Amino acid sequence: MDTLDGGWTAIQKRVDGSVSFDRNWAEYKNGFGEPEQEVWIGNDVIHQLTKGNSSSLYVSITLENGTTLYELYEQFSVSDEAEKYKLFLAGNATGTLGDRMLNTGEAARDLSGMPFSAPDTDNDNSGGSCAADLSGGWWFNNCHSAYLNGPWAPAYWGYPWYPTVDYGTSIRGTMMLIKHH
Ligand SMILES: [Ca+2]
Repeated sequence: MDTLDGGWTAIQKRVDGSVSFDRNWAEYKNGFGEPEQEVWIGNDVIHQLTKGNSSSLYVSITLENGTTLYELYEQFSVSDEAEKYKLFLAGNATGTLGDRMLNTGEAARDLSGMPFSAPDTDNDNSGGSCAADLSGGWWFNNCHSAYLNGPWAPAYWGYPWYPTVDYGTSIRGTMMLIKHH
């Protein structure tokens, strides 16, 4: 997938590390950043856009050499705050990243079905707090094999999409896009 057709909405975008993703529950709820730059659109908005399970999720990671790897999930939704913005993924997963969110082969790393956690709100399955330890919000299990909201640095990003994009891989950008089907 070199180019995307129309109708996609960015729920997450990172291009240069100018926006910190080390944010609390309320900030992930309401969103932060700038739509044309770096952004988390907000968990309430993601819920509104995806309720009904009729959206696809496209995730991409662009490496420093310009290569863009992606994974397309056929069904994606996020529940409301009362259900802690639980992640739902289903259907086919296709792409060059490989599925590291839905069926990873390790139950403790599968993220579908997990509530959202933020550094101030631990809803994960680890004894500690993945979000506090890893400085960002996400649907952590114990903890993850795919995590796009971690601390940014030009030459370092710990385990964004293990093992395809491994520990220490330098990244130019990420995107999470959704589209109704
Ligand atoms: Ca925990």
